Amino acid sequence: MSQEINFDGLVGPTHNYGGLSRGNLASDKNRGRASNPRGAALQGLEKMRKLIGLGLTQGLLPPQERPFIPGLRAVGYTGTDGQILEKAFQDSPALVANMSAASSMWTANAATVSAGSQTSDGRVHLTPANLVAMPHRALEAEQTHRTLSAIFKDTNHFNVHAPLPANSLFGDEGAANHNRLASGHGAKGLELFVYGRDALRGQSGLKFPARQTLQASEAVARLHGLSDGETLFVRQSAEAINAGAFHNDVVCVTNDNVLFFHEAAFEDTALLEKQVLAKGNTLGFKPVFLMAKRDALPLQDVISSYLFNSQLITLPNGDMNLILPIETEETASAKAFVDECLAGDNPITAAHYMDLRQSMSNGGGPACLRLRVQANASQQAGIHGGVMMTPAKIDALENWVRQHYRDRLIADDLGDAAFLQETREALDALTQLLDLGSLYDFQR
Ligand code: SUG
Repeated sequence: MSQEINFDGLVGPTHNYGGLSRGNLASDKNRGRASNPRGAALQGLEKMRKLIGLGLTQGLLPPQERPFIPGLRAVGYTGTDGQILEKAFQDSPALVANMSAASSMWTANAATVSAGSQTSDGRVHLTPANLVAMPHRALEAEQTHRTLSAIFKDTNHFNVHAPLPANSLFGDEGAANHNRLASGHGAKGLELFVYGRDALRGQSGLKFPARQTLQASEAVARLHGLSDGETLFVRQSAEAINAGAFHNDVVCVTNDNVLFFHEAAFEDTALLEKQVLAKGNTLGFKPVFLMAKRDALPLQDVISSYLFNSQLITLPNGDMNLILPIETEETASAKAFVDECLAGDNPITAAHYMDLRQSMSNGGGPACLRLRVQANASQQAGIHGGVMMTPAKIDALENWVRQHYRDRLIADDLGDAAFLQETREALDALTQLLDLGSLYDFQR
């Protein structure tokens, strides 16, 4: 039987508010605020525990090594690691902030994943995102490739590709711009790629960067061996990007045959619905469109509440549930739409609101924090067991967080050699907990 496994990003010890992501309104608004890495990591672990409690299979992706000293060496800094950090911080706190972001926690941007039911060779294909749009995120691609290759190392079942070429033609943000629609988890269905920009044509009307290109989406579909009949490439609306939807998953989420989205998410909604219906006819699923209209739910409320950055999950009994940020419950228009859906004729039977405020303050909701991987029983057996979560392992990780993480971090802390040492001790202990060997550069 095929299942969806959510691989949540574990928040790293450098979680901070650097204000690094233009077009991400929360990141911009919270620049310079003191963060709470311990609280952030515990909130994320609580979400994982919740999903296990609902009967789902839960995985984890470890944080990356930050501050990233190899990144500073690459731009000319020399000396011991501590000296490099302190000198770079003296020269440019902003450079060190870029090298210190804990942004790998948003694993919806780690890779694009195609289920074996979709790919030409029946294996699960994963392409790590190059994230070229933002310098602090582009740093992630190489380690993500290494981490995914260690976790999905059984090449009989998995094909982990290299990231796409790191240039603006192939700007790739991973699963945050990728949806699947099908009659159920194991069934063949439609892969819906959403891009913000056609890099071979000029584009006007954009106030913020459109991070995902059509060319990247097409390249990933080719690499994964997807057929034309099972793919669709649609454009994000400029209206949504300009309002702060820097990824499509801020305005849309799918699960099985349900598309849960805002009226302003796509450039041409009527065309999208028509195309999805036609594809559904040949692929054997009947789409359910749950669309919120502008009148009842202004885009501004969508962005501040992150309603559509929810996880839409199928429980073992076949019901669907929503995992939402608590901000949705606090936003009257967003909550009203959820209640309307719960009362309506559709598969969603319950909504769970979670406190993820630490991540939300950097523009990352429940859906940003997870990478979905659909796998059948033999594929699941090929996944590195150390990253599969149980309540006991979550207990152990909570203890690890309490032992190693600070509960307050500000920009000035990032340039401190003692803090660098602290983060490395934490990650060293983590690789032992997860049985991942020498995963990081500083361990090699
Ligand atoms: O890429 N924020 C992330 C948030 C990613 C959310 N992911 C999805 N929508 N799937 C980003 O903008 C902010 C970091 C800072 O400012 O310190 C940041 O990287």
